[in-house]
Amino acid sequence: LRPEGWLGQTAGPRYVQLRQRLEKGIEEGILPPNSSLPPEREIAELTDLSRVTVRKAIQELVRKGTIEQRQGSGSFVRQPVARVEQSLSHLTSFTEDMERRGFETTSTWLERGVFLPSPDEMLALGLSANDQVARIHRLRAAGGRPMALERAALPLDILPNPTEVTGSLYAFLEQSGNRPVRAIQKISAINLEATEARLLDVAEGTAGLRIQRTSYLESGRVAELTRSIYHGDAYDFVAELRLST
Ligand code: 16G
Repeated sequence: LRPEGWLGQTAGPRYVQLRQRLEKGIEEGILPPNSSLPPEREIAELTDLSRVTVRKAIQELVRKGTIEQRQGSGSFVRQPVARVEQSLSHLTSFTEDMERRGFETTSTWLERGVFLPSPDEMLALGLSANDQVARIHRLRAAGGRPMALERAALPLDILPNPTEVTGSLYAFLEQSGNRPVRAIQKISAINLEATEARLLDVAEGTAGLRIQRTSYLESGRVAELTRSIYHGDAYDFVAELRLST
């Protein structure tokens, strides 16, 4: 951490330089996962930077999810999130995607039942205000790590008893011949709001992805509107592009 050799070498504010220095240390394994950072005061003394500057650098690393602050015991380097490369050319389910990679999936249910549809759901699923909608909202984890928050809405005749879904939604729908065969997906970049961030175990404001999927049955009918919030550090989406003829 001693400032000779790194401080002032790159442009930019000093807290950015310190942040980069700490990131390099983490990358090179000098600060391995779960190791603790020296106290703010010590870093300030070592680097000749003010405590305000040190705090700012640390806060940025907390925001990025690189380190976490544990009440009363200081700052620790977090285990890096394994990134998942996800193809955009196949209609797969979360369970299939993760099992293929050897991860066990779990769901924490946030909402599961029959509700009156929201205007978005009415539009997407072609429902009227008096119809009902099956809704399942869950926090999905793979290998014990929170990966996505998913809110799915389906017409009631496609999923009459949402509480019966205990694992894979697509596997459940398959049993009644209602597995979607086509989907349209929209991906947007977001900054996670406080509740989303808490559930995904990152700091508020961390980058994430919002994915909206509308999927269709063989008959062309809409089966599902799902809005998901993905951990920004956990996914790379890959699409194959061909020259149009
Ligand atoms: C994926 C789908 C989601 C679908 C879910 C079913 C995206 C963005 N979303 O997460 O629309 O409801 O899979 O997964 O890919 P399950 O069968 O494991 O419940």
